[in-house]
Amino acid sequence: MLNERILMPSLREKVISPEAAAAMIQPNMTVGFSGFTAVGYPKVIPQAIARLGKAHNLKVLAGASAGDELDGALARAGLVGYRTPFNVSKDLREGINSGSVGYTDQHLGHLPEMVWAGAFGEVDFAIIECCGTTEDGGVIPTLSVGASNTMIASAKHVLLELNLAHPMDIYGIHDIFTVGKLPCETTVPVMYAGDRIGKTAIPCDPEKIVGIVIADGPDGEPRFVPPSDTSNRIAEHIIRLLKQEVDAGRLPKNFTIQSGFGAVANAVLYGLDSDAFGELNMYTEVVQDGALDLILKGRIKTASATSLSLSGKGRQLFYDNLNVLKDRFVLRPQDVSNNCAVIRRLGVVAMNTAIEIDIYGNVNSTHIMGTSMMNGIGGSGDFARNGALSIFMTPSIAKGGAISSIVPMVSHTDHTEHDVQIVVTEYGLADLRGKTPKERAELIIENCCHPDYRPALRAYFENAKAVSKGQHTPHDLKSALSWHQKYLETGSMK
Ligand code: 0RQ
Repeated sequence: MLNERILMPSLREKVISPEAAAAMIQPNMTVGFSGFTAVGYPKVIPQAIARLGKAHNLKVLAGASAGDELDGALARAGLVGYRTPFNVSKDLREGINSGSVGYTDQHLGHLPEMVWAGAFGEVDFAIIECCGTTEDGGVIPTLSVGASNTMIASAKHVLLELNLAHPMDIYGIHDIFTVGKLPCETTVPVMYAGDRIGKTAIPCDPEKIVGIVIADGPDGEPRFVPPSDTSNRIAEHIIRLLKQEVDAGRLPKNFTIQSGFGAVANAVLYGLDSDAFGELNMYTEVVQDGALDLILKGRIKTASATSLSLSGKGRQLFYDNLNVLKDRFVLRPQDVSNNCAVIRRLGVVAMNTAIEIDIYGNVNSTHIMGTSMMNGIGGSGDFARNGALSIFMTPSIAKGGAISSIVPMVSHTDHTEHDVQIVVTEYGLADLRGKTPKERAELIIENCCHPDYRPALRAYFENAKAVSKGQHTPHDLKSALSWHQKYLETGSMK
């Protein structure tokens, strides 16, 4: 079995136990893990590190978030001193918001350049899940690439976790192009979503590999959010807009999309299964089950991502159709999947979710009531700033109506008004392109705000105009954040 997976004979002698691998990780080390969302992260070695419980104050880097066997296990063992660039673990979030874990929330497309720049110090270990190695020690990733190529290239030592749950047949689906240190003169030559520009495995000096641990377990099941009336209505507004853009000639019929997670993203994908659109392309960071269906139906011609976040059923469908999908699907490093220049070149339609949006179109995607970290900006900024069309969506209310997602002023800003072209809630859509701040406020209040909050938001805007005496972006700074303050004091913005 190992002969078929570890194609370089000398590496077969490096197979070790999870405990032996874990014992190499010392307190205060910087460890770069594979993984992007709960996909392609090592599972057995982090749990062994957690059980051993020695390696305190670890600096934990990964492509994005990782599954519970990594982020949850290390957080519960109290071993994480610092984490970047994204997190969805509840246990880790508690540490981040109580101050016991340092956290840098950053654009996922920027993480590799930060590693190259030494922002986290030297990377002591790269711990990388793989499905095998090539004859020259190249590492074949599983279903995500993330920053694994950067971690391997920059780490002093490499530990591999060979996961037998993934067939070796996926060899060939990855496209490893290393952007490298910035400023660099390397153009990332992706001209179409499906272009292949690199190698099929991650180059690795075999001398750096200090151990290979054998594992056999699936990735965590992605959180399934069932469609709701709200998500379906948001998706309908977006599909209508996309049809208008195609009809008006502002988007080609076969445009390229980036799509986020969750029920709205899936409902939008469902709506794209229409003859109004041509054979679409996808250039995104994470592909989910909904997109896989469209690829297999031929609605999406090619899809490029850095992670394939599939349910167990979706994974089986993927493996059953691997021969077809290998030509239509590319898994890349995250500084290529989220590369600003490529996103701009391909004219990507970017669709992302907001926590709250203000009357001028500024977006908060990360913080609850301005202070508490939710997940992080993820790839939303990479795509929103550089896409041809930047759409932000949110249900108009949260917490059963106690919170309006459309507010006078956002309590934290991730995407400024300059990077936000379309705002959508279940009530409607505000097309902010070419609009002045006052025109934007009118559109967002009338089209997007929940009717329960609309009169109060209009009253805020009218008062702000009076207080600001006609200035460009009216605000009444005394009450701009009063809705948040009221929620904190009374449990409702009403
Ligand atoms: O909290 O779970 O305690 O009830 O926020 O909200 O409605 O479950 O929405 O899971 O879609 O997450 C923006 C966080 C939305 C996500 C965000 C509360 C709400 C709930 C979650 P509870 P929902 P979602 C990927 C690009 C940034 C990263 C990104 C995200 C919780 O989409 O992390 O875009 N985005 N990556 O109750 C206070 C409000 C609230 C609020 C919701 N206004 N105030 N709390 N909540 N609105 C795509 C690519 O491929 C690039």
